[in-house]
Amino acid sequence: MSREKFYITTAISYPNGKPHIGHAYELIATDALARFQRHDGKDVFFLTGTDEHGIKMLQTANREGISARELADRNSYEFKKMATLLNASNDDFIRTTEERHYAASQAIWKAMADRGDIYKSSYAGWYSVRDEAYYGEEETEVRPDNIRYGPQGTPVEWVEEESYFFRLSAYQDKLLALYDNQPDFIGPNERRNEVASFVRSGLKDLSISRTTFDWGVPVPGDDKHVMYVWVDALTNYITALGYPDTSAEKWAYWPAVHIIGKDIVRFHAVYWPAFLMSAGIELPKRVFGHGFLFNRGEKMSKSLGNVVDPFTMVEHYGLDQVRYFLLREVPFGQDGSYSHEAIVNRTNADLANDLGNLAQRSLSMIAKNCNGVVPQRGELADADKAILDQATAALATARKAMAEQGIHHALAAIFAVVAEANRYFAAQEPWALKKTDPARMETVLWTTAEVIRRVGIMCQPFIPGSASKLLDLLAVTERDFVHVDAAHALVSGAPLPAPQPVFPRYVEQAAES
Ligand code: ME8
Repeated sequence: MSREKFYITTAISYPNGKPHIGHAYELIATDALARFQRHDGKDVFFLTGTDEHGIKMLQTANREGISARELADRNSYEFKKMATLLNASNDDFIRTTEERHYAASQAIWKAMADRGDIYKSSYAGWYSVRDEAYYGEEETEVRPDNIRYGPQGTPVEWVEEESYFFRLSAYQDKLLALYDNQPDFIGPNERRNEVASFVRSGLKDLSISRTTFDWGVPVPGDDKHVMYVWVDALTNYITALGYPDTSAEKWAYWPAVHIIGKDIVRFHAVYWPAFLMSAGIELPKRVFGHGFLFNRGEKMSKSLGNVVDPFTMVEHYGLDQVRYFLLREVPFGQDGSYSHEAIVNRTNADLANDLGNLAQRSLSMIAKNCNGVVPQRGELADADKAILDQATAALATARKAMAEQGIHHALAAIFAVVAEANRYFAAQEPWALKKTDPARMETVLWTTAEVIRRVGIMCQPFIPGSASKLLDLLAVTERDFVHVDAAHALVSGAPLPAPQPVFPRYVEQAAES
């Protein structure tokens, strides 16, 4: 039987600089969502990559005295390196300067032109290079510094040139019908309301080509024009599935769930579905706009120069510590702040203390008192059954949460089991049972180890490296969500490797010396 397919994407980042922690955040979250569905039995395709055209790239390259292609090559490599560093399980990494992407972008352009949705005219209006976005004058304002800014707070400049246009205005009603008929097309709800009110306020046709530079995909049949960067950028999601060859095996993964930041929801929830409707392609399942990460509350971006390097952060705190912190602490869909204290507190409390200590204490007791094999499971008491049931129930909660990108809810449910398992362990006092009732001690240790097995399996999408080590310590080989249930429980008497700590505690440098 063929497995259900699931396609998930991140935004493709501008490689006009090195990746920052905001990029890392999006990739980690999308990776957790992808891994979750894989462990839940789906056939997953997970895509990330770099968005290499546009004026922003060209201007940065000019400033650095290199070509846009050199800049793209150099920094795209950094984004690839980041994906490896973060243990991202992406199945492909797309670069929009690749041959396959030119073919796909020109094909979708032709499909929209064949539909009669593209015409030549001239554009006169405001453009933000930083956002690579056209804005209506009413969306801009002149501030006291005498500079005109767009709605995202970036400066806009006046552009006037010959341009091809896409008949976006013709899609206003169809888009509004889409938001009504498919209420989960945009998430979270605030994003959906913003987009719907933007569309309701009236859509103008969209300028989709430029003539004043040539760093882009050439417009088919008119080499004087290159495509507006967002036309080719959005197309990346179908390039990777082999478009325009919709008979290709990979095409079966379409439609996608797009995970993006809240600043680019308009492109994904207005322009993209309109392009797809025009080209006769099925629409994405969902567009989810996550929040922004702030360094102690301050906005961070390449242009502002206060970027935190994910490489340094991972080296300092450890990969799964960073992954766990970002996914557990920041409600996915809302803005979040991070600071040294918050990372240390959260990871020491949940990973080192709650999960790490429980595993270390119970597995050491097993090594010492049960000959290093899975303890004998006697008859289960109500307390044992309760904690085991809570572990199994957490999977259902996590599954429901992850289906709507509630990553923090899923982790909260899983770590509530860990907290309860600690209370269970403390209340059962297996160290005291050792003398009074060794058989009961074995059952308590078995129950604890079995809860750790279930939790370990469920933790894999979020902290894959550590979860895998934890499962190794229990000699668990079946690691998918179907194996969480009692039918796949630890078998008494099975040999276990020597226990080792999995979650090191973060110790402040000063306190160490
Ligand atoms: O927007 N916190 O590229 P990009 C959280 N090329 N997320 C952040 C963030 C922060 N501080 N800063 C950026 C682009 N992001 C386009 C996308 S898709 C067809 C083209 C997110 O490098 C941002 O919201 O500016 C976006 O989803 C992604 O990082 C890439 O941003």
